[in-house]
Amino acid sequence: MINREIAKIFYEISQRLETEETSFKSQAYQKAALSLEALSEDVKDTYKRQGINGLKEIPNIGESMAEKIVEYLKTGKIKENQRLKKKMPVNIEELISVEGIGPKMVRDLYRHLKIKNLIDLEKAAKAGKIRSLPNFGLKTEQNILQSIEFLKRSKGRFLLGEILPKVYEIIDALKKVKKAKQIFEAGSIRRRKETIGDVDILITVDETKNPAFAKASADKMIDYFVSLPGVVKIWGKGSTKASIRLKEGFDVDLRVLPEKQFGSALQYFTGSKEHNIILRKIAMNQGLKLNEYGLFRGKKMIAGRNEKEIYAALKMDYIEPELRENKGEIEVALRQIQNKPNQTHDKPNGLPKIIGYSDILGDLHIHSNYNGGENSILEIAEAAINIGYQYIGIADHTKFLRIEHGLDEKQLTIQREEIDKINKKLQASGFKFYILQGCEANIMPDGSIDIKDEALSRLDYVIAGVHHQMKMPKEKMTKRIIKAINNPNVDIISHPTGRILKRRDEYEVDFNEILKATKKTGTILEINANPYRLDLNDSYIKKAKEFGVKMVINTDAHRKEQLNFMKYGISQARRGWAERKDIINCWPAEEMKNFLKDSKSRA
Ligand code: DGT
Ligand code: CA
Ligand code: CA
Repeated sequence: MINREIAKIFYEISQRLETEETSFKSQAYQKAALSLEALSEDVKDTYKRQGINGLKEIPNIGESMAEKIVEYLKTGKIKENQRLKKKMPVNIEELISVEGIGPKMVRDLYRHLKIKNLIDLEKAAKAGKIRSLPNFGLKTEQNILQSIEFLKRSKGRFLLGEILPKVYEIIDALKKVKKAKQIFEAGSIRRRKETIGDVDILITVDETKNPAFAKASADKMIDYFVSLPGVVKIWGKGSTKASIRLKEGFDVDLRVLPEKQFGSALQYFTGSKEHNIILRKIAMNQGLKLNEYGLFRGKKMIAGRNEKEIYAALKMDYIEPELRENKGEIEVALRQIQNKPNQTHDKPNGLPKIIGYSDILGDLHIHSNYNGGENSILEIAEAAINIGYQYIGIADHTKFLRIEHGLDEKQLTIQREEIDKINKKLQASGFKFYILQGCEANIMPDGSIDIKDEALSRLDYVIAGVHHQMKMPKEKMTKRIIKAINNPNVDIISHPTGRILKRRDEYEVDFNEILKATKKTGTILEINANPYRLDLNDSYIKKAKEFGVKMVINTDAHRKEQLNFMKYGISQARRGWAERKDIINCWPAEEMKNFLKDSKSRA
């Protein structure tokens, strides 16, 4: 969608303006960008239909923003951005991707040292030139170097959350060509890995008696694929496959296949490579041969049309794509069948029945406009009802986080009154839907909570998380979090390891000790579904599950559209082998609330 391109430029303008003093204008661009991202209609269509007045009806888009959108639609550029770039020719997006560097620092680095990009920045830091700048210091210089190392490690991989919406767009576009029968994503995208190297897509064309027709269909699909809008490079183009780069910077591989081998190709190209290597060995041990063309006994193909028949022929449970990482799934899938030879393959029994994408009944970590979020509690509730949820929890920041407009004890009381009112109204109109009041309190460096226990105890539940001073020795951080876990008012620990993908590592903490403390007190660990966090990650989820610790998948939404992040959290939970019993927001409201209550008495 063109909306995202324009939003990206608006963000850039906003950041560039922030290097100057006009923060009010900068905010206007940021708000406009957020609104554009949230739209379901392409602004190109809005403009065609209703002209500039249609654009002005979009929230946060006034006369001047609307003109800029029209300018981009007509010229593919926005002059304001060119003007700002000329004034300060730096790669601002790249520089502020360094943890701890904001627009104002970018300005100072450019003024004093002419730093324009990451390479300049690294050179200057290594030469010790940054420590002597006003407001920087030795510690900042060291942090910059550390952060650059981190960025280098994650280079070339993209967030699942950045890519998946685009993959759906491509698949929808390909579906428009009538020659395609089945279209599937494969590779790490299908396994829903948190970061993606490149996108793999498979297509089958109509299998007819006429091979010439099939070939013509394949050619047509491939031609269509390489000429999709946004293709900036064609790496290769043959009769059954093609590879392109999109302007967003990532690559897409397409393969066209006959239907009878679709299952084996899907299995092969879904990977992971490690999973496939073991699977091929298992086939060999059974006197079979497995490759992308099928599963064979001698020359005879015994399976290949779909994946399920391949796993079944290998005498194992079907393995969901999210589990295919060779992290024990193959052994478990084989073991059960061998122990119970009469078991059918339809019902998985050895592998857990991992949670499904529609198993979530509510979201317990949502920020409202009370702490500077975009939407009112009522707007959030309406969005949640539309999703089909049975409950939500409003969990705004508390007072320590002043930049996030954290609430104090009094504001929480006012919020409670509003929530009670909305709940009454909803129930009076026959909705079976409840809003709980929580909060996301701060775990201070000494492990205390930044708000009075008495105020916490009046909430339906309390989330606590670390939001500052993350560079602590491991023992100290572990003690800090465990103290919060032991607070009888604390029910949930948010984003427990503090990592931001492509930005910073998790803080140092002894996860086993955290598990012990949460188990003892019945405290719940969050799986934060924000695509930049996905925290807990898959291996921690698996550990927590094995330990018997309960988890909750939360979006941490700061505006209602972000409620859609839930799917990324579910993917992560599936990759961590989590079942419905492990995830409290898969449970009906009463059961979930009782668990929260019990955990209080246990602490
Ligand atoms: P990525 O793109 O780095 O996020 O990860 P994948 O898993 O998508 O890897 P990719 O795109 O290189 O290949 C897609 C799938 O194709 C991979 O998951 C398994 C299969 N595959 C590719 N190369 C090999 C190989 O050399 N051996 C085996 N067994 N499978 C391979
Ligand atoms: Ca891939
Ligand atoms: Ca690939």
